[in-house]
Amino acid sequence: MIEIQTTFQRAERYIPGGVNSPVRAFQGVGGVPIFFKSAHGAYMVDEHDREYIDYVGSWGPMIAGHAHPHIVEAVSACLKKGLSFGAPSLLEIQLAEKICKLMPVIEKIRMVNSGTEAAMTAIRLARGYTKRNKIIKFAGCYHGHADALLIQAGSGALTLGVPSSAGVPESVVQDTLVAEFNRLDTVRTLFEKHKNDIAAVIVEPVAGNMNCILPLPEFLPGLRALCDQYDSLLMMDEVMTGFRVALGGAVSRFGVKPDLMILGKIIGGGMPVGALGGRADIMSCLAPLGPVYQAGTLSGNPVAMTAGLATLELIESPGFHKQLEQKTGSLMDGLKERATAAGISLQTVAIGGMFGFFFTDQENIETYADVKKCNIDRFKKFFHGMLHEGIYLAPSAYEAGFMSSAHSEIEIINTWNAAEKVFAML
Ligand code: KE4
Repeated sequence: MIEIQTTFQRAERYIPGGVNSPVRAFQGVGGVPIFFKSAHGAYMVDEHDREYIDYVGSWGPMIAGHAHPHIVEAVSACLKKGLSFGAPSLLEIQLAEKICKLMPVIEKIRMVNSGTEAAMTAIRLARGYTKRNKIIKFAGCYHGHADALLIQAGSGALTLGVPSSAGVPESVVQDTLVAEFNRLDTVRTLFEKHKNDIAAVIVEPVAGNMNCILPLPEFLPGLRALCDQYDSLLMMDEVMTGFRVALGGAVSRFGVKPDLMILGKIIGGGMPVGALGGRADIMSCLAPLGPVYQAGTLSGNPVAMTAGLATLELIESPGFHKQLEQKTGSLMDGLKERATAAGISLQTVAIGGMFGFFFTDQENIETYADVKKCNIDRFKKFFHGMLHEGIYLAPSAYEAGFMSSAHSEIEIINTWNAAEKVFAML
């Protein structure tokens, strides 16, 4: 008998769980992941040539839509000049200059290959600079999969229902302290207990890895004040929010100045790029200038720099973020309107080009505990109903959604129409 092997079974034969990143495996929603073969503008196309309106955008990088001609042309031209030099290039300076201009809080910046690598390096740098070991992170926030940060992490770690990972030694866990996002008192308690042992606080200024949660007005300023009081560093992880919630990122939107920033996603335009940056006196502790080592074969890769530069050139255009936020807000308002009409309690959040929605009648979703109380089963049904209608949402109730400049009124109206049908079946 000829065994008809599905694509996913074939993937599972060689790749753990059939995926190269856990959240893609649909374990958070059930079912079998879709294998895509191409993407353009607001759309992705699967192996059966079916088109989906895409609100994942490769988890954030595709803010200008997929395969934008300006980016494709720039990268195509760069490829012909060589894929990697392993030596300095002008492109690295150009991207560094552009990021520092758009985010003046960044006085010096180091390129790496992922958000994980950037966050991991930032932790080492904070420890090397302060000569302290403890780090405060927030339950449900995700900063990549470095050991020190895989404690009550969000995103895929939360999606799998395993907020802490196996393989992380006790010695690491003891130096990672966990507080509650939007609950300053939980941070103050940790500082009062550990005083001058805390190297840094690391926070997503908008929590995008336990769905999408905005900071309460006093939260970020309160973190800044506590870090100043105890001479600890404040590190903002803007891998997701950077250049998405505003051209200058959350740091420009909320006006709280961190000591270090962590970037990724959009600055690579879809190619593997992460970066850490911030105060020159801290960044100068990085090798080869200082004693904190960090390195990478493909860091500052010319092709990746080109894709990032071309993307930032597009989002610098006047009114880009105003229009993006209008689209995101309109999408969420229309979704909530249709849910209410169907008698379904839905809360929505929209900021810049990112959004979240929660199946709950609790109006203000402020903490990780609030998210965990939402109706996940209803989310799963909604996800699959929308997928059936050709709308590709993040396959997890613990992820944010992403808008692009390529989404037009047509895609938003089609998404509303799909939601109306699905809400009626929930
Ligand atoms: P990467 O190592 O995946 O490039 O970046 C890690 C990271 C760091 N900080 C924040 C705020 C992040 O959101 C991320 C990665 N985001 C997830 C989506 N929530 C990536 C998707 C995945 O893991 O496949």
